[in-house]
Amino acid sequence: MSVRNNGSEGDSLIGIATAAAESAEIHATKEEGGLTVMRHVGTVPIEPGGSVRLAPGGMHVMLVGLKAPLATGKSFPVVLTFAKAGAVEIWVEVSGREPTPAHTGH
Ligand SMILES: [Cu+2]
Repeated sequence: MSVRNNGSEGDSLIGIATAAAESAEIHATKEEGGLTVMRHVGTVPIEPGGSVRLAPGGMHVMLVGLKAPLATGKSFPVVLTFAKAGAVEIWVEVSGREPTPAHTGH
């Protein structure tokens, strides 16, 4: 997904939550000595007019402790919290794609 800042001031994505999982974290992916490692990112700054892309293989959202299996085609709400804009609810649709191998490293 892509998060765009349409405001005239910079903002930051500072949290993410969903009732579908015990917790949700923002992770960044990078290569280190031939290994793909992920690190937890607490704050994601977004410039005015800028956007941030969250997707497997790059910066992504990881759901930890799913409360139920995610069925392909189903949607569920996710709340993004921004430093200035506050809480914004979005709906996320489950795609049929398997998690990337990078996700097994947790
Ligand atoms: Cu991750």
